[in-house]
Amino acid sequence: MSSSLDPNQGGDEKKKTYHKQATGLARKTVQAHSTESSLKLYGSCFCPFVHRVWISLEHKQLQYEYVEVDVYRKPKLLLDINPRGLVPALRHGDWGCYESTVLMEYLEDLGGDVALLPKDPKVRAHSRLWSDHINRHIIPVFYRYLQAQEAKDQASFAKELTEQIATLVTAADETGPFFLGEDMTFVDVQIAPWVIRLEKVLKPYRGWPEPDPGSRWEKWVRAIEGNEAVKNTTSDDQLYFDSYERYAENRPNTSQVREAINSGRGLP
Ligand SMILES: N[C@@H](CCC(=O)N[C@@H](CS)C(=O)NCC(=O)O)C(=O)O
Repeated sequence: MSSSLDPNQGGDEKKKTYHKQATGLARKTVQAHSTESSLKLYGSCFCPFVHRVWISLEHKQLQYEYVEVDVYRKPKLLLDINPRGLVPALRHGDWGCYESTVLMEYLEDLGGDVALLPKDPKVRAHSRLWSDHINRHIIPVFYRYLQAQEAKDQASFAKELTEQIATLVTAADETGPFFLGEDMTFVDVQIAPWVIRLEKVLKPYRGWPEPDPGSRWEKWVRAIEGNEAVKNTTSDDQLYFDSYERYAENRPNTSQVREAINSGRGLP
């Protein structure tokens, strides 16, 4: 096997693999955040969990450095922070941490002018409750659906994903356009990377439909897609299409996420 191929390609150079450098507007944002900073995000350009933290950094207009890592070749600088070798990882001075939701909470705790969690403890709890719904009931089904190879399994996961999204929508502010109303907050950022990937990954690979015209979900999707921090951290369509072919074909050596889904375990 040529060493330039990734393990997920199984020795076949015609198989698409994950991109190793952001493109489009995300590329410009990487360039604008390439100078040394005490706050560093270690990320991989295709990764939705990284995307969450990156959107938060941009939305909060914090000073940070973006460092692209090849997460499947696990450089020491990543393993030094996260022994499990997953991105995102954050370094702040000589301290490091990982897990996208924990990192979003950490950025929140740093303060600053733009908060993603409102002050009211009940609205904070409400936000955390629905973030938990996203992590527990939406994201795993997204991957089960994308990895399923049989038409009948795909149909049943498509139905489950539609229902879990509908449940989330019932908890959202009636007018919106975002979860709590006019402004993008914590729950929106938690789901934003998968909203982007419904369109850029599930649509081409599984025929995921556009949101119903005039629906509350459509309004929410358009608000997320149109948000500046989301746009500035999103690459061109091709990057997502290529990077997710290995999931859509459920290929061996794809990732810890793929293994967890196939073995029925919770996501890493
Ligand atoms: N629970 C983690 C999940 C992060 C995750 O699964 N990241 C993937 C990339 S999208 C990864 O690092 N995979 C490395 C591997 O499979 O070895 C989080 O929320 O940060």
